[in-house]
Amino acid sequence: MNTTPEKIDLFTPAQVGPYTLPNRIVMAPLTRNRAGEGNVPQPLNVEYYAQRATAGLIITEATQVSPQGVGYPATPGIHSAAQIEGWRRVTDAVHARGGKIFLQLWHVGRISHPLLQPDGALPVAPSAVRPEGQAFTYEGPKDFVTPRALDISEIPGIIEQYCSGAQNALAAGFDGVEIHGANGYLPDQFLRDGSNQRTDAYGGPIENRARLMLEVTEAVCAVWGAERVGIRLSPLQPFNDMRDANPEATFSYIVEQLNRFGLGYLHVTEAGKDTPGAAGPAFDLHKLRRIWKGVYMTNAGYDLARANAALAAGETDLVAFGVLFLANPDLPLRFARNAPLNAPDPATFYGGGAGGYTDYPFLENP
Ligand code: 8OZ
Repeated sequence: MNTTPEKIDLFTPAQVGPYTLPNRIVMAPLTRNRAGEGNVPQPLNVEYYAQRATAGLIITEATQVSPQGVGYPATPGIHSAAQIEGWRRVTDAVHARGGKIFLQLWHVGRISHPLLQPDGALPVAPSAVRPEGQAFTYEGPKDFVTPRALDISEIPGIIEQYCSGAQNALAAGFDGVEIHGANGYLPDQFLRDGSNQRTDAYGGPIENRARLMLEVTEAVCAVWGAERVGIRLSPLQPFNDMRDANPEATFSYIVEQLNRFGLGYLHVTEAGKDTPGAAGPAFDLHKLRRIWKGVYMTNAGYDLARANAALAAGETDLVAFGVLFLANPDLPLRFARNAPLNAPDPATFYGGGAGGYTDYPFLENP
């Protein structure tokens, strides 16, 4: 047959694992620091996610798999019965409005502080390398401390934390999970050589630095089935004092290895692309799209025109929008109509109540 393929844009349905998404507009994972007591999702969070259910897919804010995985105030967890119950209300509300929602599984590793850790313990990391900068604690900002390097005997316990987080996400009614492999948190700390100075099977050559991330992926896939699992990477992101001697080699390797699972998608944030060299020598991220054999999601700074251009050019299959989705609960409708967008208010991004969270106006009554 000699048919011309239709031009793909944000409103072309897309397949992610077993799900047919009605559009390619993904709500990016966004830390908002508005969980309730005990890091439990509360009714305010239910309303926020329900408001955004017209996304093709919602990825939740980063969510701790264990008390050791906590690194910020008022971020939600997925390790207690109350948290599962809180998230269940979120997934029910999103599903009632026809949406799909994946939970982002998170362990912060060294990006924490004894004030946030059980029994005031040191945060754990691949190596005792202190990141530059400050942790946000309930007592205000505090300089990061030198973390405790995990003993190799503790690695199965880390994998187990992801495994139970994944099981709890299933119990909470999510449609899938995204492994947070980006932005300088634990799996990324193992992957990039700026934070990994180990000399055992989890450090040194890239085959070893990638091991933890691949073992986490295998464990999470065993719970969910690979097609309902995504993973997020941030090859050029310097945030959280991250760098790598050769990001092109490191990330080409991990993407090649991730191909073997048959994941629902690969999510690559381009964050850091505009500060070339900050996280190591820059490279063309399109290379990762070419290596990857599945659904590809990109992110960072896209607007309607740039997203449609990237889709039409085959550079990506899905686009995740962060700030635009935060400020526009009905972003797909606004894009469909080419309507004006609400302006985001950075002062209310992290922490607070309904202001700057659930009170951004809709074009029409939802
Ligand atoms: C901003 C503030 C705190 C955490 C990330 C989870 O960068 C985060 C985060 C972002 O992935």
